[in-house]
Amino acid sequence: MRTDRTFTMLKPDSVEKGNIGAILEKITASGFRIVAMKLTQMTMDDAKAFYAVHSERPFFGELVEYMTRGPIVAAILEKNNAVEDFRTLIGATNPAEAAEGTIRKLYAASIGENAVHGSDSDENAAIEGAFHFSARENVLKNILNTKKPSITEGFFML
Ligand code: IDP
Ligand code: MG
Repeated sequence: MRTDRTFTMLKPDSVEKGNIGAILEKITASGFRIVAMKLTQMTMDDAKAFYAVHSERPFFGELVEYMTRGPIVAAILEKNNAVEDFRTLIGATNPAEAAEGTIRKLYAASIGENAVHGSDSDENAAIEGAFHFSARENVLKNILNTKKPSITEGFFML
């Protein structure tokens, strides 16, 4: 399994506040390469499916409302040890507990509206990347440029 890619969303609050540029600057300055990216908006069904693991949690309804209320920026990022390093860069789920200098400490308002998403495992990074990007849109070209795999090998293959 690949260990060098993760998936992120700059959530609706980041787009609303005009923080896209600042957050992307922090991400790239921290050594992540953007290999796919788009401005998009999740439907209610999208958000319910994306966050299905949280469907029994008390905040699920609030989470779905929040994540669908406006555009997001979805991106696939590449770096050695991407999943773990990106979780370190974004900080704790609750910005009140996030370390100084992390994206959530700098830009998140609350545990619910916390600026960014970061995948929590290589497996989920692949699933979440495939949720938002077709193979044609993204990374096949990139992989072909860097790794010379067979045409059937792609980011989405676990
Ligand atoms: P993570 O984004 O740090 O991985 P998760 O526990 O996977 O955190 O929760 C997913 C998202 O659900 C959070 O990023 C946040 O937007 C929202 N969330 C998590 N816990 C709460 C809560 O206690 N109240 C409201 N929203 C929450
Ligand atoms: Mg999570």
